[in-house]
Amino acid sequence: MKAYLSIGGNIGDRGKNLAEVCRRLREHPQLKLLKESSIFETKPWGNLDQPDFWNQVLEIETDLPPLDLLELCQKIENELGRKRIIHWGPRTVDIDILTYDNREYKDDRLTLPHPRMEERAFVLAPLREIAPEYVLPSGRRIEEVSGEGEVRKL
Ligand code: PH2
Ligand code: MG
Ligand code: MG
Repeated sequence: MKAYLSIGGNIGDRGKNLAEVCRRLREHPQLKLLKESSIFETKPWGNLDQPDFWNQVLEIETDLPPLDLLELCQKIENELGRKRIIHWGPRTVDIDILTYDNREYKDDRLTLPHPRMEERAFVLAPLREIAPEYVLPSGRRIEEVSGEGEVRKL
């Protein structure tokens, strides 16, 4: 199954943390890292009073079901020192599943597709780079939607 992940962080060595996420995903036997976007430096979205983020989008192929993929993402977040203190607050690294095989899913742990992905430039800009023909869950083409927030490709 093909899935897109959004990764980002704004505490510590942001480049090293993103690279470490990719390394751990590549190591996983049930997952292939197919594409990695460039890194974008992005203004915080939502809670503005925090450092700028570095964000990236990844395309993966996996046979892990959605909740197992979520568990893997949370395990990597925890290993890289993620502390859940403030909602939308600063973090070493956040790994969000954007879409999974174009499926819809909803429970208290996971909602697919990610409900806010089409509002956020820090998701759309890197996703557009690796999937320029992508049609968003709303049916709009990614090239027509830019989302909100300031982003700059590094
Ligand atoms: N993540 C958030 C909230 N705000 N802003 C940017 N620029 N990048 C993020 O990854 C981000 C955010 C919640 O997960
Ligand atoms: Mg997030
Ligand atoms: Mg998250």
